[in-house]
Amino acid sequence: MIKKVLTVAGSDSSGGAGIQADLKTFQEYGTFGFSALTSIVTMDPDEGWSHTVTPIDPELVDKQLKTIFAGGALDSMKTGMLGTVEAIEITRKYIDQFHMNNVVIDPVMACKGTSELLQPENVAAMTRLLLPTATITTPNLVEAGILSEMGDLTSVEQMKEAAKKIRLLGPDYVVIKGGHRLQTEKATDLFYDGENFTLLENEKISTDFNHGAGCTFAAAIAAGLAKGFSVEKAVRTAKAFVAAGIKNGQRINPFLGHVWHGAYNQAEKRMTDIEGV
Ligand code: PXL
Repeated sequence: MIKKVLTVAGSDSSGGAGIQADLKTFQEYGTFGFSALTSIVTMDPDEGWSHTVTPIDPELVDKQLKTIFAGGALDSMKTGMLGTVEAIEITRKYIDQFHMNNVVIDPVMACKGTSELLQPENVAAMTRLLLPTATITTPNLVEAGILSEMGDLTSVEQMKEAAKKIRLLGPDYVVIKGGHRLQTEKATDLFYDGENFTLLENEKISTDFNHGAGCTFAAAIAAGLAKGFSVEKAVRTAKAFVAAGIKNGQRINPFLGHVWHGAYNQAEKRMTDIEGV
């Protein structure tokens, strides 16, 4: 049977991050994607590409999840942007009710391009209600600094310390994405299983077309877990999947370039053999 994967996240109307990234990624992994929408993010090209986040009525989040879980538990799930505290409570209710395993919590706190933090009460509720259910959480450097209450993280040693503190919040595994903010030669992520630290290193790709990389990474981990990969294999495969997406990033509009979620599988070639196309 095809593996079922759920994302509980926001819509990125620009197409690269959020639920759009997640569903595209699930498809690339050959899994069957479901989505429960928690918020809609829009950007205004006439106002310097400023972002607006509009939360979805929590009752509607509940209705979506009820629909999605009508066939019983899914093989894995991820959460991204969560909209409201109520939506977080509702998500936790379904995780408990269906004894969900393979839960990936991407602790999204802000969109790239905006320094404004999403509602702090959502971060608190996510920490209290979702991190204890997590198989793995995937903070970037800034999010890891906030979750660990260590502030700015600038070295691998500090990332290790933060990973230990974050694991105490409940997840079995922690992977901290060093990203462009970490002043290392390679693109360095830190993977922690509660015992050992593993540095995952890739060549740094010099590009601005990487919008959606974080969401895609967490979605890829969720899809890998659904397919029965070990957590470390799911993370390593996700890193390769995202690296291909960044390498083949696409300029989408004057403000933004997105990872190409189909790059790992060269999806752009898929339909070219069809007669008449
Ligand atoms: O990349 C963080 C993110 C997550 N979720 C949604 C977003 C963004 C950034 O734009 O729009 C829906």
